[in-house]
Amino acid sequence: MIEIYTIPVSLYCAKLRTFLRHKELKWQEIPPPGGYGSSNYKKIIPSGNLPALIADDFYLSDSEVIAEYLNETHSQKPMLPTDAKARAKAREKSRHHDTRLEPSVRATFGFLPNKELSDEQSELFAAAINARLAQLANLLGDETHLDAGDLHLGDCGFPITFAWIHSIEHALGLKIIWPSTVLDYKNKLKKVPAVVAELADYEPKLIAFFTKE
Ligand SMILES: N[C@@H](CCC(=O)N[C@@H](CS)C(=O)NCC(=O)O)C(=O)O
Repeated sequence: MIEIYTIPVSLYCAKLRTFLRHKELKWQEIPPPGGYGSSNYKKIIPSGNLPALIADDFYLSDSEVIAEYLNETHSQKPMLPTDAKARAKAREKSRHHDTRLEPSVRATFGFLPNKELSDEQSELFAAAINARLAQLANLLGDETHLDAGDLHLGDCGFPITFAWIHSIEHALGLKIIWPSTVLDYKNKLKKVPAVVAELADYEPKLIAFFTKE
């Protein structure tokens, strides 16, 4: 059984679960020892990040690194293309998510669930997210693997980050511009069973986060 350290609302834990669901792997979720951000947890996982994999005395952090490792060690339903160029493009998309789009969303977290923003702050946040969505639109190819129900590793972060963007555009009143290519991609993702299952599990947690007192 695969064991992972997680907390319920973590976006990267949801990304990893999407991968695990598509790969049809079974896993058990464990809260980080000592709590999120604790020195106890950092003794095990130096970055203090979630998610992390525990496999006997082997510990691994970073959602992408864990997914690549499990993709290599479990041969069913490979989630990286066999062609080198297609594989590199899948990774490029993943990096765009982890290093560009998601951080532009995370920048708003200090203002959530519903702190009032100045017009200037609101425009800055929206501009940063919109720039990353526009770049994603240019990065996306025809994504035909999704029509075949074939989710790639590089797709796994996007459904949850899109759900966060929808939530913060309402909660903070951001003017988000969704390129049609990104909307098409989002709609295709929402037909993949692993994404359907993860969103069904995750969306109530997201709603609870945004409606807490
Ligand atoms: N690139 C990392 C990012 C993980 C990440 O930022 N996780 C958040 C929870 S969603 C976290 O652990 N934040 C606490 C921290 O950065 O100290 C990954 O893919 O796992």
